Amino acid sequence: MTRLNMRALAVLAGALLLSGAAQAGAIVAKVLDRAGKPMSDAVIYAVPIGAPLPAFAAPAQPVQVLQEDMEFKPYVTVVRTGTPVAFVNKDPHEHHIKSFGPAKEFEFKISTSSPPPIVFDRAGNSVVVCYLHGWMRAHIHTVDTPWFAVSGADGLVRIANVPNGDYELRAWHPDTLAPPLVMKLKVSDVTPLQEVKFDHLPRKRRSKPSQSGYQGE
Ligand SMILES: [Cu+2]
Repeated sequence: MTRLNMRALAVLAGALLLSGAAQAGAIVAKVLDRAGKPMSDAVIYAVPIGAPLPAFAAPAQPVQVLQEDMEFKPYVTVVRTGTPVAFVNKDPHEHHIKSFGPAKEFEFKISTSSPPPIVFDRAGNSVVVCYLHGWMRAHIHTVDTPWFAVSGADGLVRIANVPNGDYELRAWHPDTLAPPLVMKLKVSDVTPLQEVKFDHLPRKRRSKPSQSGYQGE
């Protein structure tokens, strides 16, 4: 074997070692409703089976839920248990925000200055509304895992950097009271697309009054 080939082999071995050390894959799922149409706003999360969760590390900045154009943005937020969430009002109006829980209950008025972030310290859902603007609604979903995502309008979710291994893939959607769907999943370097099909249709959301019709407070 030539010297060059030996070097090439060493580089190849190094690359294999590196990829072996990472040993992470991505979970890609497509969320469908009962009719087989792509469904948005589903929370998809992966819980390891027989392996410990990585230690919780609070994000450098709180996760933000905006009040903007008289709506909560985003409609569905998912965070790991222990994460602080800041409500930030971008509107020139006051909002009176109330969470009915059950995971985290709170209530405050918000104008230009934000209250301290709220730590979501229990797994579960929190339904958040505004008393002044009845169409405003949001969900903050707290899960005991760092591997989660929310489906977009195309129904797709992608959860990156999931260590290889066995998982329960769980799926929750705000428009059903049914418990989360659960499916077993093996994550490897190449994990096939998962199909997540709910047994309900998305509910029509209450829309805000048209710009011309909205008079403010
Ligand atoms: Cu409001």
